[in-house]
Amino acid sequence: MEKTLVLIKPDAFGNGDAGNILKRYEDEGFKIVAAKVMQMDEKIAAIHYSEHREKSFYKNLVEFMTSAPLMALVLSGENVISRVREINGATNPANAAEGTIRKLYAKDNTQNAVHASDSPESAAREIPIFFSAIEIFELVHSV
Ligand code: 3AN
Repeated sequence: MEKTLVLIKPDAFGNGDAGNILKRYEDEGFKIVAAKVMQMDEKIAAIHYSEHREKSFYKNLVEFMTSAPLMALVLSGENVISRVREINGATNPANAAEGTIRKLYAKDNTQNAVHASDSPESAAREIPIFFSAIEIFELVHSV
């Protein structure tokens, strides 16, 4: 079954929105197959956001993502990668469709509540940044 990496970012996690966001993914039919609360450090941020390193917003993004705990998830389900991106909504909550997670819980381009992998290649790259080889082995063999 297809899997994706989701991060409930420090803004949404700190605001107490994690429960509602998890419920939304479950209500959409996805399974939470791995989950952990953690604090991103600069090294993890640099690996996860390597494609944005040269962007003007990179420094702010890393500062925000490392500022407080977040929740990392692996969700599983049919077309989970593209469907979760739809449910999350546009990067900028001002452009996010009604009912999307970012429309409901995000503040701006940086503090935008959630991250989700944007392709199978991204999911394959991102899941091992947050979950160990043993956790991934168990995930692959149990779900
Ligand atoms: P998405 O998470 O919607 O796939 P990406 O991958 O383009 O967006 O960007 C990664 C993260 O970088 C976003 N989630 C957001 O936090 C931040 N970001 C993207 N574009 C901007 C921007 N123009 N200004 C500030 N932060 C941005």
